Amino acid sequence: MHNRPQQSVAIALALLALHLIAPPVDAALNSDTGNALTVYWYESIGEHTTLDTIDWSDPDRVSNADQVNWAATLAPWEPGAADDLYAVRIETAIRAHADGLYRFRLTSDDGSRLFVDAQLVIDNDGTHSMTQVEGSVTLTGDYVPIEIFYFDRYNSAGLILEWRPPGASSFSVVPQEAFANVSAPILVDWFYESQSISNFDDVDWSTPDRSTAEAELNWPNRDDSGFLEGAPDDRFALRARSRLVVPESGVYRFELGSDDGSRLRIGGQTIIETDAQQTFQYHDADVYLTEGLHDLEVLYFEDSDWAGLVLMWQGPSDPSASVIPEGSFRTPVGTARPRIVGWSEQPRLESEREDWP
Ligand SMILES: [Ca+2]
Ligand SMILES: [Ca+2]
Ligand SMILES: [Ca+2]
Ligand SMILES: [Ca+2]
Repeated sequence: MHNRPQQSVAIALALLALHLIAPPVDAALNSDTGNALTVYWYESIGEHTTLDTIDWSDPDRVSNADQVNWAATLAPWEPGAADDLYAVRIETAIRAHADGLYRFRLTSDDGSRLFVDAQLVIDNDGTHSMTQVEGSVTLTGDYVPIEIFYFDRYNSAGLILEWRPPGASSFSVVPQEAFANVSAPILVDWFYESQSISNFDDVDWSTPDRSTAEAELNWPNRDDSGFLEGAPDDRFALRARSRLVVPESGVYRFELGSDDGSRLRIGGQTIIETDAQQTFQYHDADVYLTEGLHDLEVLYFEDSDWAGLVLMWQGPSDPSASVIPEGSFRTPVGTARPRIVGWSEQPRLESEREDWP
């Protein structure tokens, strides 16, 4: 099946007990388009004056969007959509590259609410014309789930999400790049370097050149193509993050194959590491894992010539090792660790009210 040299790194981590980090969270959004926002539509909902009376359990349809940026209009937001008496619920995640205070501003006609990591941060409910409400959260960590509820009763309809991240001097519409594509469970940041890469320290990990969502870590060794369509095939690196679904407690063998360097971390602990250039080879380690979800991170770099990266495992009940399948990952977006350490809401800024909201 695969070439696994005899030489395997037995990092003597034989029975490394790792903690159950969080209960399972179903955060897969199944976006096929790659757009980062999933928009659930509720049409012909009747007359409401608050989000509280709307039944959110059964959307009529689902679409995708790049931003939350619908200026007030009397027309439908997209062809064929309702223009009155409808609601939408938006699911996405944002990338919080820097820790610190994030200010958000949600402007809507009619009512809306913003939840960040399941906490209500902005309450802009009720029937009204375009009205701004601000809220702020202190975020640590990088992937934070976002949920927005919205409805339009009559007349114009609009919904705009702006933010002011740490260091920014003013509000701006949250850009497409700020949203994480969570259409597949492994979130991968890509880094393209101009200089030769000899080890992980040669990579500037601060700002990704690109971010994607992947189903598996399975790029078999190849000579002259990158891992992504049209991407560089030399001098690139990646950082992949996900959560591993461990079906039963026991000893799991991980096999990480790469050309050049790679590193596997589970629950913040380094399990396998090759911080050097090498031809393609597998290194393995046995780890005791408890049933549940475990944070997983893989670093990788390619300097030149051949390149490959494959992550396999063999669980206590598996006859052989295989590439870890998509179904064994969950997006790292969720409640893996507390991210919001405080939030505040500013008073509503009332604009003129509509006679017929
Ligand atoms: Ca309307
Ligand atoms: Ca309205
Ligand atoms: Ca190459
Ligand atoms: Ca290489």
